[in-house]
Parts: sequence; structure tokens; C-alpha cells
Amino acid sequence: MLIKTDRQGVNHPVPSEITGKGVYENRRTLMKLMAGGVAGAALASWASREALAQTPGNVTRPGKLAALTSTPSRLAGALTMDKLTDYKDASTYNNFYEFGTDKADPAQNAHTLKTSPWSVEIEGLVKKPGKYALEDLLKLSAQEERIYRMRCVEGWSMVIPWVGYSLSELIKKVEPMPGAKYVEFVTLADPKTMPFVGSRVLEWPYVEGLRMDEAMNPLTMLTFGMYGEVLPKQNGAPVRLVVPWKYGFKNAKSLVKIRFTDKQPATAWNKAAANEYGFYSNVNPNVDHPRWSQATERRIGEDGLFAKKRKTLMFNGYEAQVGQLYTGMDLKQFI
Ligand SMILES: Nc1nc2c(c(=O)[nH]1)N[C@H]1C(S)=C(S)[C@@H](COP(=O)(O)O)O[C@H]1N2
Ligand SMILES: [Mo]
Repeated sequence: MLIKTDRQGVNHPVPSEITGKGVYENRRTLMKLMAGGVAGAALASWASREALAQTPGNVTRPGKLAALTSTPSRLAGALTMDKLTDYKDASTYNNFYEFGTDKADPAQNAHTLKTSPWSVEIEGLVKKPGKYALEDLLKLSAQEERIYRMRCVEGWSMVIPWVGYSLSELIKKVEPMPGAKYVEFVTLADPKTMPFVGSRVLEWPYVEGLRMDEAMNPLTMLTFGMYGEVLPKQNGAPVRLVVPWKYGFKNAKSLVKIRFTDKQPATAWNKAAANEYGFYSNVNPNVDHPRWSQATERRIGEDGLFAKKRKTLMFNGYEAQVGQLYTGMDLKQFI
């Protein structure tokens, strides 16, 4: 594969996500809200309000915050100062190949997905395996709203306020055995409700994987909602993964199984095209996809005539939080 080294010759500044200006400026508002006892719903009000204000009335939204059995209760984790992507764009421009390969297909077709009852099976090298009902997963830890960038390997990106909690909370509860080195994420493959399961684009079910330390990193999020509401089906309802420093396809949607293993899982896109999609798939502007550059991206919603392409950031801008996971690894080798 074609590999270029440091094509831009620049080290992009890493936005300080956790102590960023956005947090600082909003801390006072936040503290007032908390003092007023409305920490729950109003908590990330500055973000949610912006999101709602941007939302045109013509998209069907799945339900208000109340639909999540526990409301986001803290503002923690990574925040971004970037402008939020419009809800409409985030819910109508999707990759969810079980419902079609066109970006508009999932919003058109995913209504057939049945998200209740839902459970996630925990299995493999773990002390507490079992079937966990969605309701129990929702209650397992306090939910937070976190604004993360997401960058697809195809070269577009979005900024989305996700609702959920760190996957590490669940992992700690189920107690992986010492031999567990990887986590495999298996998603629903139901040919009755997913029209493209059975098509030959990918092997089904869609499977993803992380190394244990990646899965335990606090940024890795078990996600139940976005924009303060439950996930729309096309975005991976009722529960999905969000791993913001990796290319979008690592963010497995509509999870049904989480398996702890001692071997690196075979993942859907790696099986489909091993030379194009590696296991790690960390966002990296210096390592091109064999068929295109990864140095820049197009932010969805900013594609007007004068919109400039943005420079893609190392680890999607989360280098300070996750860079240490890869010390000593040749990132051009372990793509
Ligand atoms: N089950 C499943 N999960 C999936 C995919 C898919 O086709 N099936 N596509 C991935 C890709 S390529 C991307 S970019 C993101 C898109 O998430 P979004 O539509 O919520 O933006 O989901 C990922 N998760
Ligand atoms: Mo993607």
C-alpha cells in the first residue's frame, strides 16, 4: 500500500478537549444550573440548545431525553469547541450497510429495525457473562453528554453530542479474565428487518474489535443517545459504540454481543479489504488510504461553495488522551 510520511510537515495543534475554552466558559453557567437543581436535563444546555435550534422541524426524532431511563447527569469527558453538526445531517447522512450502501438509505430503511426488547450478550473470557437487558445497561452508570468529532474513512466528519457512558464502566462490572486481550463487538444481523443483510458487500454480522486498553480508555463510549434523545435507528439504536480517535467504521451500531478474547478479532472491513482497512484504523493524516489521501476532511454541513476542507488531526484531535496507547508501535505498519 502507498504510504506517505508526514506529508504536511506540520504537527497540528491538539485542541485541549478536557480543559478547553468551551468548558471553561461554560463552567459558570453549568454550576448555576447544577445549583438550581436542574443538572439533569439542562446540564449540557449550551450544547443541546444549539443543537435544537439548528434542528429543522421536518426530521422524525425518536424521543425526548425522558426516553433514556436515566438522563445525562454530568458534563465530563471530552468536549469540543467545534460547532455541532445539524441533527438533520447527523441523522440522514449515514453509513449502516445493513440498510443500504447509500448515505440516504439508513434514514429511509431503518424504521423496520425493532429495538425493543433488546439485550446484549456478554461472553468469552469474562467472570460475569450473561445476557444484559438494555434497561439494565442504561442504568449501569450515569449517562453523560459528550461532544465528539467523528471522522469517516471516506473523508467526511461530523461533531455530535453523544449520550452514554464509558465502556470501561461495563467492562469493570463484568470482570474480564487476565487472558482477555481484545474485545469483539458483534452487531445485529437480522435479514427480516435489515434488507441488505445477505448482500455480498460485507460479511454479516458486522463485527468490530478493540484492544483491551483501547476499550478501557475513558473516551470509548457505550452510546444510547445523541442530541439529548435516544439514538435514531439509522444511527445505531438502541446501543452502539463510539470511539472518537478511530475512523467511523470502528463505531459498531446496534450491538448485540460483546465478547472478550485472547486473539485479535477479525473485523468486517478488514475481512472485506485487508489492504485498505486495518484493525487499528486510528485517524492519521500521515497515512493515506491506498486510494486517497487522509490529510483533510470535509465537515458535513460546511460544504458550501466557499467551505475549505479541514486538516485532519492526528488521532482525530484526541492525541493527548490516547497517543500513549501506541507508543513504540509503527503507526504506518499498524494501520
Ligand atoms: N452495524 C454497523 N455499524 C456501523 C456501520 C455499518 O455499516 N454497520 N458503518 C460504520 C461506518 S463506516 C461509520 S462512518 C459510522 C457512521 O455512523 P453515523 O451514521 O451514526 O454517523 O458507523 C459505523 N458503524
Ligand atoms: Mo465510515
